[in-house]
Amino acid sequence: MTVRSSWRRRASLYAASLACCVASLAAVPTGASAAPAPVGSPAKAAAAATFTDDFNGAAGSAVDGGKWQIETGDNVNNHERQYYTAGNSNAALDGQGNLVITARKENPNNYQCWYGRCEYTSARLNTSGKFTQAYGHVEARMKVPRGQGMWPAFWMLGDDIGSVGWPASGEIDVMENVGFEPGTVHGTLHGPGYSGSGGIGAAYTLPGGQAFADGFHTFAVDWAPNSVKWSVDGNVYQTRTPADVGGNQWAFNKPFFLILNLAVGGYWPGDPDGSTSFPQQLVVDYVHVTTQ
Ligand SMILES: [Ca+2]
Repeated sequence: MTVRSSWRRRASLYAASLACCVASLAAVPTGASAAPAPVGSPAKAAAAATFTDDFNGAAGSAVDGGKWQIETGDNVNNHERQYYTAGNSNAALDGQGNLVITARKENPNNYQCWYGRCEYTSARLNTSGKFTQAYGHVEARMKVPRGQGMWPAFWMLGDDIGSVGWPASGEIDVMENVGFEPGTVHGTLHGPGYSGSGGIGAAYTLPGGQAFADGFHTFAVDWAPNSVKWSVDGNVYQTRTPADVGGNQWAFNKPFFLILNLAVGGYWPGDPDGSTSFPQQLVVDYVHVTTQ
């Protein structure tokens, strides 16, 4: 998403305790130890789930506050047009196993934005202070909205952002889509010396003129020390290593937290126009993180 408007510093205690628990989970025997590994195929520990939200719950209910915190307010840095609301107003379960983030053309509470009275509402969630992890497989299954000005994203920020700031914190954009490119998503790294429009990334385009808004797709990174690999529906389309950051610091060998949001308008997507219909929805079937 490039930059944020505000950041609330979180205690690093959470990261320390999670690092502890991730390590012990990974060491739990799988129960299949009696079967010898085939020759030439070294035994590999099973991936352990470290964060799972399948968004099961009653229709209309808010997300699990034990897993997510809701960010509120506007975002002047990207010139986004929406106001992010609290509670379940713009982020709610649908009762069928999905989280739905809804962007509406409304302003029921007279929210004020950087450009005046806000024109839209939407939602942004993150796991800061609740879940962080270094490395592993990070995946969401989602159906994106459609239309000019839509900017859904699934991304991560370095957990040390409160102390070192952005972009020194690092940012891993697992998936971003802008409405004027309905068949394309982007995966990007931002760090010191390669942030904003200088981010390092690549795009993945669906075959046959399909639009991402037509159905659910999985968006993932496989992240290891000195390596981030992006995939859509299991198709790897980009791998980045320290050799790609032009002599700058590789900012991704440390814990990050997760972010899901649906922005409306901004420098990159441009603002909605007469062709954009509201409401629009980012529908998230699940977010899963495993140790590998
Ligand atoms: Ca689900």
